[in-house]
Amino acid sequence: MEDLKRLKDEFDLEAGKIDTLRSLNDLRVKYLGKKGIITELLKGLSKIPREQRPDRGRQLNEIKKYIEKEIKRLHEKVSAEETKKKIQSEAIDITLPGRFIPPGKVHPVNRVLSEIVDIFVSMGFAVEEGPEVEHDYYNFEALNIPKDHPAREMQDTFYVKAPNKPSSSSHIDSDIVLRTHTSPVQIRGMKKRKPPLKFIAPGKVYRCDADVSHTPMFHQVEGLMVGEDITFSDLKGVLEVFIHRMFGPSTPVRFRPSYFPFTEPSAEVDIGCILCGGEGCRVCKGTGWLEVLGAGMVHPKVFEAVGYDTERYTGFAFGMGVERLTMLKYRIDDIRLFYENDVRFLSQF
Ligand code: 2NL
Repeated sequence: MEDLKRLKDEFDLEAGKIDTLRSLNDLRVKYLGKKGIITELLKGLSKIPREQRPDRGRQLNEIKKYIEKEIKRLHEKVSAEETKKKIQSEAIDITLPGRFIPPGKVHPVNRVLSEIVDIFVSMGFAVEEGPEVEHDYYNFEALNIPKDHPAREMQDTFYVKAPNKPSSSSHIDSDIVLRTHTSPVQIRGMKKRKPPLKFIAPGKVYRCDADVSHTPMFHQVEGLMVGEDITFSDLKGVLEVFIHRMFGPSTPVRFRPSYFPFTEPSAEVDIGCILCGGEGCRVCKGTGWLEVLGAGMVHPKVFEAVGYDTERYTGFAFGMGVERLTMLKYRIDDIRLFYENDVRFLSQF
């Protein structure tokens, strides 16, 4: 009897120190496990005198029940405490301000490019794309730019060395180039379709040149309209609408005679200087006018190259540099800023 009283006191003392589920489990194994104190005492019942067994058995069962109840109670208490501790340690302070994630932006050149595309799409033009690595034929020959034309000179054109050509051929002999304009897309587009047609060709073009107003890669939008009665008046109308949407409805526009090998007649299109309002300034070089487009009536030689009947069809074409328009629109004086990727510059747009 005395030993069981001591056992209960000892258990109570140990139980009082329990503060983790782990130590509680150790305690349960120590008293109630397969080789635990209570289990062993119950096994020992068979070795005591028969008349003492009922009493001792009852008392052992009582203490066993007590220990089981205590362990159950402690389990609830300790697991509640552990959950509380876990919640506290993992707490998130929802009153803290969020981290600032700078928003991504569309590059100013791509913004203006999309604006240009949208204006022509609204006038019913389709959009065509094509390869940036081109055959000499599509980039020059089909556009009436013969082999000795200055536009082909090495400082202007990036020649791509054909992989399976003998290395003896110097790279000027290569007939593969990085397109110097998006005109080859129009040649491909005309070969693919039949008139009447009108589409634009936006995209990257490459020229071997670099200073404040030239980068080796820049963007162009060219456009083309071909049909049975397309005249220079159609060209003027379409480009005037474009300019008035792009720079505002009261922007002055003028057409000046010019020359391109692929158009005849050819023109350059100026707008009244948007910086000085026509007064004359550094940007318009005192003229009061800014050149924004080149255009003209498609040369019969170009129609011949794509197999169109030159007696039946006429058409106009135009081309513009997107970086140049972006610079005018946002008054940027150095084209290289577009490609330095300085966030202080890019985040302004
Ligand atoms: C400019 C001038 C121009 C064209 C591009 C063209 C294309 C074909 C046939 C005829 Cl397939 N012309 N394109 C015509 C006139 C001018 O671009 O200053 N671009 C930046």
